Amino acid sequence: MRLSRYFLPLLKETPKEAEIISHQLMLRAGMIKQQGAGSYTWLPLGLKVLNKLTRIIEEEQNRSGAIQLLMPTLQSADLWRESGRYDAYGKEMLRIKDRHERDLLYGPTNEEMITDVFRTYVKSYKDLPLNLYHIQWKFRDEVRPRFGTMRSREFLMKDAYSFDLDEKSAVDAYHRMFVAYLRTFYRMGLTAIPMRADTGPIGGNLSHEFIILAETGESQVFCHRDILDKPIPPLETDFRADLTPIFEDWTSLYAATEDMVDAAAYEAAVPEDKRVSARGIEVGHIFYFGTKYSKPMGASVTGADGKETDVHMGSYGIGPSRLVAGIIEAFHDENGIAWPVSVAPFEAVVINLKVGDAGSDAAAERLYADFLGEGIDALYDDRDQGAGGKFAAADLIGVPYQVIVGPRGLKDGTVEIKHRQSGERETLSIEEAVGRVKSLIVPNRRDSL
Ligand code: P5A
Repeated sequence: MRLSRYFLPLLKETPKEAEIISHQLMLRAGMIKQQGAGSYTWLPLGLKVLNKLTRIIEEEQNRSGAIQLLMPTLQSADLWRESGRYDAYGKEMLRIKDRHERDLLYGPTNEEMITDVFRTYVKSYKDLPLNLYHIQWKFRDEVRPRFGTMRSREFLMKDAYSFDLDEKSAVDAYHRMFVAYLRTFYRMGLTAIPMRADTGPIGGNLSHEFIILAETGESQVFCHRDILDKPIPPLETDFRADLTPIFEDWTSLYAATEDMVDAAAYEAAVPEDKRVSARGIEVGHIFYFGTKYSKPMGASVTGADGKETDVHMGSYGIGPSRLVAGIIEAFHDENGIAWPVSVAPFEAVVINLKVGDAGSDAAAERLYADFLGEGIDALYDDRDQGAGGKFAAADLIGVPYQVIVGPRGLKDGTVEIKHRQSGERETLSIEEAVGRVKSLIVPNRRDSL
């Protein structure tokens, strides 16, 4: 992408309405624009990050055996009357009437609708297990939408729903998604800690939130420090492998949110020097709720014995639009965002310090073309303006590697590489630059676990 032709509306001043750093930086870096309370336009740079996250999520969902579909945002109130949640959900649900005075709602989640899809088509135990997911906008009329896309009213969610014949196999599906989540957040550069959590309006009694630690997190969390260093389980090739031992290993160390913590149990389970009590951001949440929806909605299958059984269900959410903000909370400094490679809007930026100078233009153009040729997602700052503004922009938007091209270096055939996260700089020959940057990027894409 040539910056001169891109749409990147950067702000010089920090907008006053933004209380936390990720919200400030997303506005300043031209990633989002507020449209109303808890409602945002995703500008091109923000959308690029959002798309990188959803791509990682899709890859890991597909690997775990889940199958993607797409359900509408508007739902019929009648479906929710069947489950009993239409009245129970309360004010967070946005209720709408169409021209025929029919009651609709903007979906805050999709348990009812997926159960309706399931009951229409699936009649036999032979079609189980089944896990269906989509990535779709949701609306929740939050009491306090705040912190930008961290807690918005309209937000993106990946929601998956599992269907199994019995509790044992449903819990296996839960374990499978648990491991898929560990891998998903790791690939985004994050350390996400699974913690026992409250189930709220979704229901059931088995539930984990995936939490990233950050001072601006909305809830207090308690866990054993060793969870933070646990290695991520490798990809199993058979998606029906039993992942219970991995689940048990991870959950044997104490970790709970403030709603679930039992102070005495926490202190008994975790030695004093291993106790982590910190603020956390919930980036994912998984639930097992048995037949809560299948029973009232008639989602049953014929078992091997010819008997009808209500299917056992779970649901599994990730918030990609919240994650964009969460990742920035984890990766920033005083100059701006410092993205991990795997989720960066661009992997490298070529900064031409002297646009109009024939040598600089030729070298920068060639580097940019070579990056694209090598499959690197590169940005080219070809704007005719001063070096200071270009450095500041590159630091603000957080591209992991900057390749700085100017007449001074080119005199001896060199360019400079700046590593955004560490600040480290290297001077090397123009011929070596693309290969060197590629060798830094590829392992950090984390796409070959
Ligand atoms: C699980 C999938 C559910 O709704 N039903 C379908 C279950 N879970 S949840 O925890 O309520 O939401 C799942 C994830 O969505 C994100 N999220 C939000 N992101 C931004 N703004 C919000 N207001 C918001 N509310 C929820 C979170 O990442 C949450 O884990």
